[in-house]
Amino acid sequence: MPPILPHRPSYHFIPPANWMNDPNGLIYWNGLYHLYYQHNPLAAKFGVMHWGHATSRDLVHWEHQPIALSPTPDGPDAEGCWSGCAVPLPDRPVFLYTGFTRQAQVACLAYAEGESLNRLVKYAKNPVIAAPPTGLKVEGFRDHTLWKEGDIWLMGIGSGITGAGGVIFIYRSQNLTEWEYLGTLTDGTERQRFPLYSGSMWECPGFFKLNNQWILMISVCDPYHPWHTAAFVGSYANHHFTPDSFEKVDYGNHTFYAPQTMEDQQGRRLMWGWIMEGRPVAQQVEAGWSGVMALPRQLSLSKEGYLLSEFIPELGLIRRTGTHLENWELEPTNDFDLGEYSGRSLELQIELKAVDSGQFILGLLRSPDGQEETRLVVDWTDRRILLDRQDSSLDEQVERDERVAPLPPTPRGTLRLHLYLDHSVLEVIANRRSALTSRAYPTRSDSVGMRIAARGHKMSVNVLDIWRLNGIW
Ligand code: DQQ
Repeated sequence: MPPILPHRPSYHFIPPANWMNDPNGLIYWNGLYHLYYQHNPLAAKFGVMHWGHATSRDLVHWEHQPIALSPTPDGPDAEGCWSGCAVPLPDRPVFLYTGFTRQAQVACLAYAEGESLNRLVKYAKNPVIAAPPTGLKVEGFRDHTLWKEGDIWLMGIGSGITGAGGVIFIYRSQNLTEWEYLGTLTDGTERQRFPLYSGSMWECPGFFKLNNQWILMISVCDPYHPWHTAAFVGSYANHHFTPDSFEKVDYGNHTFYAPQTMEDQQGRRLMWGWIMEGRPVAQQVEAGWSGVMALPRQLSLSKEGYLLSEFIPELGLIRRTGTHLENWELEPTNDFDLGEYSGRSLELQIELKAVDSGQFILGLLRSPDGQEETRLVVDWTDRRILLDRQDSSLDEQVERDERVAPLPPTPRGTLRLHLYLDHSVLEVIANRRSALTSRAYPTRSDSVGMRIAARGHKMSVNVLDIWRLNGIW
């Protein structure tokens, strides 16, 4: 098999070593952003989950902190401290998380001692919720999202009712330790009302307000098979949410999974997500690392009520050298090699004039002979954005299937692509509406080239900005 090159990202957050999955416990506290995350400190594969921890002043550069939460032998989290969220009380944060054993998934509470939030102390009487609602056959009972109504805390917990589908159970409490079951957040008719697959279990729920609408973000799975992250947008009253729409949050499907959001001190709704690997476990273990944290995105709502996302401007801090090109006509006959701007750590902003047919092709991680190339294609004919990975790697063991996002509306007659490439990680957002996150694992050391091309129609490139990026460590 060809040599496996270091696909390790240089400016995306990853733990010092070994396995990472969901973001947890996001909170801004005393001038620091705190990122906790699901972590197996012993191997680059899923295992007994701990909470890893890192802090940042600028949302870009992170400082590793000690492991903040570890399983307690014979405790309700003896086989894993699974995902959870932070609750910013006035004097100190409190955390709700799922205690895992093969016998049960239960709600546990921990609170931070001291200002560093480095050590989370578990509530002595955990679990605070020891079982799902009685009388129901459920699949899973885990992951937490909280919101406040007056003096009352509400908490949503992800689950699935066997034979019916995913569900969010809601509870209320005044003190975060005693909880009363209220029912389900939605009425369960989502399967019938929305074409997007909604699975049999909803993980990692996030329930929050944007402008005057409520968003229920979920990770859709069939017991332990992740499908995609999706969001309902709708209205909420009397502990009942009525969704009006249901769409994918990211069209990389399971690659962008288990996101968590937080409201920062500027009132922004920020989102992080777990970027999964797309290669065999043996390769992950051999590499000594697995899992990448997506770059922070700010969420907002369009005036039509659709979820928008954009990379936060702080990411400009890592720009090293930039190139600006504009008003470029691309004829279908000649491809344009951007070899001089190539690399593995890049930011690109491309604005295209909207047309009604033809394809615009951006080739990345390209070997000089094109034997390896990852292609992002804006297909104006079929109204879609295609990530074509069939030639992305000579290694047949890695994921190379395509991903497709819908072509977003182009109200100003332009399409703006904002793209980050970081070794084996690719994140792209089109017109703030279609996000697509994926992986590519080229094997050749010279697969660092870049090209753009037009097919079937002349393409007008209004703007092409390329930055080489510094690492964050
Ligand atoms: N990962 C956690 C669970 C969650 C899942 C365990 C989603 O709490 O449901 O690591 O990726």
